[in-house]
Amino acid sequence: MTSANQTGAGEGLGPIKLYGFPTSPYVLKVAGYLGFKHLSYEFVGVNPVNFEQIAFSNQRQVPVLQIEDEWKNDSDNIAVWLDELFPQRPLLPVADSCNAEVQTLNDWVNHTVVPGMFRLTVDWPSIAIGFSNGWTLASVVNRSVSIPKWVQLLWPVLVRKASFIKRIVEPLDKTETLEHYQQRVLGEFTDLRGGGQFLGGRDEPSLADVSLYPLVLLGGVLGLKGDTPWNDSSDVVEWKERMSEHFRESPLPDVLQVSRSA
Ligand SMILES: N[C@@H](CCC(=O)N[C@@H](CS)C(=O)NCC(=O)O)C(=O)O
Repeated sequence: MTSANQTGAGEGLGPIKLYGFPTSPYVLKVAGYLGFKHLSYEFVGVNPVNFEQIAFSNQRQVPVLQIEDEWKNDSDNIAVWLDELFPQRPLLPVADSCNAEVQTLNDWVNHTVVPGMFRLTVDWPSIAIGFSNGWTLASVVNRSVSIPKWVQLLWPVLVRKASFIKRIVEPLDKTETLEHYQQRVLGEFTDLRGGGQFLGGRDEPSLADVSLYPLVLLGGVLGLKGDTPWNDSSDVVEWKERMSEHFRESPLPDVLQVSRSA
């Protein structure tokens, strides 16, 4: 299998490359945008030790999206950029009046769903689960770019100590258990859909739905233990079905699609 996925043209522009860790929620958001817009791209794994693949960007944060000679980082900035370059199947509503609402929904993905995912890597339900999930994630990263064996072995502990993850998880209220947090996320999802087809009760997916979709798929595809039980919510299951109709194939990069038993 090649590292490119999603058939469809880059609409006249040159090759599109998505640089990142295949396990990063922010990277997966961008993979979601590209899939939603039916753009073909190459996924380039970034070495988490030296970031050499994105040395050209003179910074050390993924995702980085490169289109021809231009690049951008920050998943939310990338969404705006992609809408400018490829206005078909917009992520942000064309009418400015609806933008604030979509930004609020997207903030929920960024500030509630994503921190919950990082919390699982720090606040282990058990030592066995912490190591098992950590090694699964390390092996996926290693599939995208070769990382030393000792880094893979220590991955669960290294991730727990990563300063950017600590920054995201620290503000969370730890008196709320992880399980309760996850149940609250499921309840908020239902509230935000408000009985409509997509978040915000909208008839078409927006940036918020497209950002959330790959994140909801990740845990199931990798068999992560203790992840938010998305499939327990019939609202989520129904929404996932509807989301899949907007993609030609899974929004997850190919490197994540390899069967777990392989
Ligand atoms: N706001 C950024 C956050 C990106 C981010 O925090 N990326 C992490 C990977 S999940 C990273 O590159 N961390 C490395 C570091 O900050 O040193 C976005 O939306 O893209």
